[in-house]
Amino acid sequence: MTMTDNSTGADVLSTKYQKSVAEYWNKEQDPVNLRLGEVSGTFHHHYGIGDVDWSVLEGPAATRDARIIEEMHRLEGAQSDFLLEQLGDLTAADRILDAGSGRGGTSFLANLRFGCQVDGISISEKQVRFANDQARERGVDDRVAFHFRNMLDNGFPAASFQAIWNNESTMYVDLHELFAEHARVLKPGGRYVTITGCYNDVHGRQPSRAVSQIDAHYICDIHPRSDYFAAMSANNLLPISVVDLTAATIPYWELRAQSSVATGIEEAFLTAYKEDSFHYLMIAADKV
Ligand code: GPP
Ligand code: MG
Repeated sequence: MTMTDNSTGADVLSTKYQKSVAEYWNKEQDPVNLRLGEVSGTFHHHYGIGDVDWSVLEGPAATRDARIIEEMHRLEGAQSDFLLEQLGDLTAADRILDAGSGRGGTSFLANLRFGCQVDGISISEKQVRFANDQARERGVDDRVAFHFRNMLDNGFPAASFQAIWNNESTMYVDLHELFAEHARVLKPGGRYVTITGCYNDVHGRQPSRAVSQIDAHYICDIHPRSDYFAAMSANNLLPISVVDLTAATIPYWELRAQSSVATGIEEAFLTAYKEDSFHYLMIAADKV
């Protein structure tokens, strides 16, 4: 069935797994996301990159927590900026797609940067509502719209988009199905970008214990690194740039582990990254 904005849960969520993922995000209200979002009014669902300003730990105790949260939010912003830089030279006439758009953060920053029309899709009705409310509050609802749709069957016409990204959302879907659908709606020569956590299958085709703990925490299914390139090449997506962001994201996790908004998954990320069983990777590809 082709998705439209009138699609119901029964249309959008085709498996028990997808229903449980949607339920998780419909319930999610973690301070690690909401308090960080309140710093600037832009709400993200991804991690941070870049060096931490460790001076935030010093100074008056009464404002220490607020300083840490502000710093973590700055690093999340740096991550979105880095992703958007990989999308190429877009103009206000282009239309772009945020696959797994969460509360809308990266979509709004994309609209600010390029002035172009942005569509975001999510299988969480609550996230879609939150992001559309934000679009109205920001006065950009004529340019930025969020849809309750499934990224494996997005309902947009073929060759609709000049660019598509997944910001930490590929670990919820089969990559072959995802890239087939992306390739369908990308224009020829269009750009695809993902920032993702993937496991290092140089060490074998099973995830480490720490990676399995991350999977269980989020109900996701982290893919091996090689699956990204195999699924891209099978779907006419030609990689142009790959950046290992692992070293750049570790400081965010070290700061997060010391913050009041830690969720308990911090040690698993730090272990996985430091033992080399897991990478934080940016991959950009062109549709041929
Ligand atoms: C972060 O979202 C991303 C995910 C949950 C997907 C898993 C990502 C990997 C790289 C494995 P979030 O910002 O809502 O997470 P948290 O609440 O932990 O900050
Ligand atoms: Mg977060």
